[in-house]
Amino acid sequence: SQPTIESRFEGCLLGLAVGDALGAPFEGMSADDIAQRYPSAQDLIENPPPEELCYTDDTQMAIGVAETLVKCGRINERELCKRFVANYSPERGYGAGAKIVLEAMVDERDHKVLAANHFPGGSFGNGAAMRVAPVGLMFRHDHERLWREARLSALPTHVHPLGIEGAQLLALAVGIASTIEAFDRDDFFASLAEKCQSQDYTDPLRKASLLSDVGASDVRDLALFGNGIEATSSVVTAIAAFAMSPNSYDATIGNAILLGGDTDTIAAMAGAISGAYLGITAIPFHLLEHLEDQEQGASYLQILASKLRAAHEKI
Ligand code: F2R
Ligand code: MG
Ligand code: MG
Ligand code: MG
Repeated sequence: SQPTIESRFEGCLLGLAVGDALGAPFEGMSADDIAQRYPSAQDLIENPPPEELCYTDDTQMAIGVAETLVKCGRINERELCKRFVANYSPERGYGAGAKIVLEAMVDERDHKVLAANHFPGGSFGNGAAMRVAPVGLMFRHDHERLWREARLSALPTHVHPLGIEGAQLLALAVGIASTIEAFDRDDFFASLAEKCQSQDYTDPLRKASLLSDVGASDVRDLALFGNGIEATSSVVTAIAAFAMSPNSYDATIGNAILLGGDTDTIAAMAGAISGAYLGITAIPFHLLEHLEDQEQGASYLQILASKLRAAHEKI
């Protein structure tokens, strides 16, 4: 039976957090190093690192996006910056440029000028895409609006067109996944490609649309799409990890992490799409139970998912 809408909203936010937290211990490692300890995705899912699973900047910033949508019913840039500042916790690990921009926000210095100039043309890191999933849920029934609001959610830190488009693409993947009844690979990729402008995304999306389910195609093909910290070498990877295993949250995030590189972020993005499609019950209970549950942990994410759903009903 189809997951309920409640289940899909929870699945998306918790799916993001679990992917982030399970991927985090491996961030920056090579695929070969990870494979020595975990030869398969199943090994990783069944025997996760024994420590509590702690999420990172990816989830922390997605919380700020969701809180903004709950409060304003849209992306209000001032409110979003306020939430990023209130939630800023450097120990969770941020991108080098993002840290500089966020610390300017915290100190009430001009963060806009840093967001525009710290990197030439602004940042095309995956930091806007990693946090955008709540926008995909909120505007799932209006893809034009979704595309605009995803851009607004990127702007405080990511003004480079490729950083923005990566976020828009990931939001759209979440939005579509949260509404479809059965995954159709051709339809899914056609809807994504239709909105994309840049060849940096349209070319790999075309390649990803040609891969079939794991089994028929080789999971190692995912590495073709990159495992980097740039949006252009991670967003399509996450989408492809979902599309290769649309009926398994475990395989989606496990395969994403086994690629190495930006493991927390690729698994967070892939996990958000998968959770939005399959619902919360697809996420293994032992991972949910293992996720940190402090003031802003698993149960807070569940409350936030429910508030986001209520806000979504009002638009
Ligand atoms: N920062 C990390 N991980 C490394 C440290 C964590 C580690 N576990 C530890 O502390 O031990 N992860 C987080 O950062 C990524 C998101 O980054 P974001 O928010 O996009 O940041 P930034 O700095 O804007 O961009 C990331 C890098 O991309 C390159 N880059 C971006 N725009 C560029 C441009 N126009 N020209 C050249 N390079 C550009 C830079 O190297 C940026 O630093 C996620 O992985 C998250 O988990
Ligand atoms: Mg991170
Ligand atoms: Mg079709
Ligand atoms: Mg990362």
